[in-house]
Parts: sequence; structure tokens; C-alpha cells
Amino acid sequence: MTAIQKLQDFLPDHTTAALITSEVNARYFTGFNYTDGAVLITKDTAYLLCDFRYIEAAEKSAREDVTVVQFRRLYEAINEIILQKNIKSLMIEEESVTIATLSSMRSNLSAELLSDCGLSAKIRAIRMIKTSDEIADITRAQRITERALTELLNHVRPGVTERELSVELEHLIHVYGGERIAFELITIAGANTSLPHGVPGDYTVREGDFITFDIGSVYNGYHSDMTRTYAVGHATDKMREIYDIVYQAHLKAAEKIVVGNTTADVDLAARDYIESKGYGEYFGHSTGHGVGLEIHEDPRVYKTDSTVLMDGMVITDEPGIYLPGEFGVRIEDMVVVSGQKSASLAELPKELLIL
Ligand SMILES: [Mn+2]
Repeated sequence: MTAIQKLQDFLPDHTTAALITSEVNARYFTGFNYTDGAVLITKDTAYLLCDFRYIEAAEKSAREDVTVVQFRRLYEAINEIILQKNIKSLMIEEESVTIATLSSMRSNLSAELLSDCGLSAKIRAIRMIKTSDEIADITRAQRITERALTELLNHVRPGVTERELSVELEHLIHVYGGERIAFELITIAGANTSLPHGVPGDYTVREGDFITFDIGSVYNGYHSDMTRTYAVGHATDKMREIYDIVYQAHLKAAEKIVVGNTTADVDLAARDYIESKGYGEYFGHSTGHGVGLEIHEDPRVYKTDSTVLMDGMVITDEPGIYLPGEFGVRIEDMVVVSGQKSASLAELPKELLIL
């Protein structure tokens, strides 16, 4: 079933339609990225409504099962379809429609608005399962990041600043075909590596530092996410010990990424191991998350989340240990849930590398 068909299945009857106004969800269903329009999905048709600025591109690049409609006034065009299709109720996205927009929809649209029908939540659930095309785009984004990082590693040496590494990596991601960076790149070193989401600054890399790269790029709208921690020059016994615990935790979580297991099983595999080694209080975030048109999507890979893993999900496996004032280690791959086993999307090695 296509994404559109899955949503049409969710509509209770022919007099109910779904009005999709968030940019990312509109892109998801139509394959076309634009602003200021809407997607209207009825039981039998998916309409992409856009103004003259986008019409030519929309007709060229929207999916075949989407009917492109040009509008002058958006609400008038929606009302015409409502009338033509005898639509009585419109589901709207409860998580993204603002109160101001809702009020404007109420005064302008000639159908009952359903704001508590769970449309956003349903779309999040549909988006969890990726098609092979989506997985191909995520994989391409991952390859771009890996190529950029591999080249960047030639420039990592004592004396370079975190910011210089971040700027150079962003440049390389563009050079190798990334549309943009997937999030503000994390290229941090030394004691800053104990900050899970540290911001690259003026700190100068030194011999004996850990250096953490939490990085990703975007290809055709799809994101990639990867973290590698390297040592510069040499690593102390304590650095090696912590690295190995995180690496083993990462592998234990990966083993649990199997169709039918829950995301809690995956999180607990990493968390229990880190706790057994005495570092539980230094692993304060979830083990992973879904990745797709957004960098963080459902499911959440955490002990309190009971989502059952299904074919086609793409999730991250990223345990870490962060020792305040000393250093931190995180190792992250994206994994495709497929058949009875998981397949990492990363090709870069994970054993401790001394640069
Ligand atoms: Mn991540």
C-alpha cells in the first residue's frame, strides 16, 4: 500500500477528508516540496493545491497518484472540492495547525473541522515505515556524510579548532552532493565531549583528546545521522575502558533490533549493560530515534516506549557515556529493520581509532 492509500484507509467514510497543511507531511504524501499550499486527501483522490509559483514544478515532480490543482485562494479551492465530493468533515493536523489558522479555517471552510481525530499521530505512525525509495535516499545521505568525514579526518590534528572542523565538514557535505546539513554539526573535542549536544567553538584540539563527530546530511529531503568518537594521538586506559563499554552497549542494542522486539528491548540492552559497568548515571538520553524527512521521528527508542519494530523502520542506535569535566563517548549508526535481522547503514568502522 502507498502512503496515500494508508491514509485513505484511516478515513472513516467518503464524506470525511484529511487536510494536510504541514510542509513536511505535504511533502511526504506528494513527493513535492513547497510552501503556502495544502494537500487534501479524500477516500479516492489526493489533491495537491498550489499557487501559480509552484504549478509547473508540481506537475513535473508530484507523484503520479496525486492530482495537482492550481488555486487563487486556497480556501475557495478547498471548498470547491468539498462541494464536488460531498465532504462533510475535514480532519486537520492537531500537532501543527496553530490556533490562528484553526480560527481562520473555521470562518472560511464549509465543512466541520475535526481537530481531535489523531491525524498527526496517524501520519507519524505511517511515516515510521519507510519505502525502499526512502531508504535509498537516507542511505545516499549517509554515504555523503561518510565521504565528507573520511576526507575531513586528514585535517584533524592538534591546533585545529572545533569550529574550523565544523565549517570544513559542512563545506565537504555540500561538495559531495548534500542539499544541506541535517542539523547543526557537532564537532567537539576534549572536555567538551562530555556535553551530548555540545556546540563547536574556539576550543583547540590537543594531543590526547577525544573528538566527537555527530553529523548528518540531507539528500532529497531525507536525513542521515551518525556519531563517531576518535582519539587524537593517544588514548589513556580510562578512555579505552569507556570507549569499549559504549561500543559493547551499541552492539548489544544492535542485536535487539529485530522485527517483533520493542524499542524498549533495544534501549534496555544498551542501558542495562552500561549500568552493569557502573556508568548508568552517565547515560542520560534515549538509545535512539527514527530518522526520515525529519532528523528525529517516531519511534523513540527508550525504555518507556513500547513500539514494536517492523520491516522498513529506520532507527538510530546511539548509546553514550558522558563524564562531566573529563570526556564523553557516543557511537551512533542508523539501522534498517528488515526481515529478522537489522542492517546498519554505516560503513565507517567503529573500533577505537587513534588519529
Ligand atoms: Mn541521533
